[in-house]
Amino acid sequence: MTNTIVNSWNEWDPLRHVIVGRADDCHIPPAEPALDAKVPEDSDMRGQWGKRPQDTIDRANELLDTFARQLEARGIRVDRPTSIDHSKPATTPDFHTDSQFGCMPPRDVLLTVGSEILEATMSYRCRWFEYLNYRPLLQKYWEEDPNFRHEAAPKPRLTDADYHPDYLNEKIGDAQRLKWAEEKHFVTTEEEPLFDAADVLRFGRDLVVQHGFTTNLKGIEWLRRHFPDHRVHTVNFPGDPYPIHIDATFTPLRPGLILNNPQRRLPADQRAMYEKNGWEIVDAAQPAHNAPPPLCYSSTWLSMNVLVLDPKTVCVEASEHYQMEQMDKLGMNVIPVDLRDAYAFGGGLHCCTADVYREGTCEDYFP
Ligand code: DAV
Repeated sequence: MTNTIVNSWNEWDPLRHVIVGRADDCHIPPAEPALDAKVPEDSDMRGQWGKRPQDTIDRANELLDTFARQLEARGIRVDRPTSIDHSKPATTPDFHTDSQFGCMPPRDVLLTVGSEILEATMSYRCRWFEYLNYRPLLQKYWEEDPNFRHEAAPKPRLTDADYHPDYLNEKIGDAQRLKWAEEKHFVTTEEEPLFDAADVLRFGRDLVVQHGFTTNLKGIEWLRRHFPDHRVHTVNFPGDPYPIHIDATFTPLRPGLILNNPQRRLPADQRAMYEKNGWEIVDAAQPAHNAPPPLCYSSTWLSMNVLVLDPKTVCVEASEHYQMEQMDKLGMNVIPVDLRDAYAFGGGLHCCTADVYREGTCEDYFP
């Protein structure tokens, strides 16, 4: 009998084993092209870098630990990464950064597809070595599960040729950003394949990938060739002036139902596969907050960055009462989870986790 540790084909089948990130040693990294393009122009983070304040790290860890215990109390196995020293500068033959990012959020780095966990290329220099935080776990899974495929996408060079210089301007303004997003002109060039794992959603045989700041078309083509048994779909959400990561934009809850950010609606010409197969795409409820918490990269739409535990059960951030109410109306059992004070570390409940095992097999939802 084989000991299957890794198996997850979609975002909603019953979750049995998950990785929850740690806030230990998280840094605000120094300026660099791809990261700067994402930091909101009016953000309190502009111009500063270094280790995050210890009291915020302790508070985020308290929340992540409590979330891990909540999951464990439901019988879900939880593993935690081993933080490397992110204060260390990182140098390759092609670039240098004076510090790294952190041990959060795992969803950006690890893409689980069936019995495989793939380390993404990443697109920020400060996150180039981030996979090292997860290597102790991945090595353990590899020892224990003879069918586990531990893969790493080709490490990118991340020279200046990877970034469009017009995004390096401090003040671009939302109107210009939205125009560029509409034209699919993002900060990353097509120099080499780039993707973050959090730009990918798994729907069984279909992978839906956002083309934006952190994932370029060559990255999507790389995924297509790497997963030859899947159909890989490129999506764009033109209403987003800072398009990174799909998981505060498009959130499948169960077969047939997806929440979509009402400011970043999927364009009509990209809806056919869902409509033909009877899937409903519903506008997500408004966030409960007008602004993100301090020192946060993400938008208030982390409200819809939920973790689905099974097709009837979803974890929602506890202050997001509009989102909780909507989930309830959509027939989901809602588990409130206090996480807002950890948002600054890279995201919400979906971001701060990475799937290891969900029940179920690879199904075709869009025949
Ligand atoms: O809306 O700022 C955050 C996604 C984080 N994984 C946003 C996207």
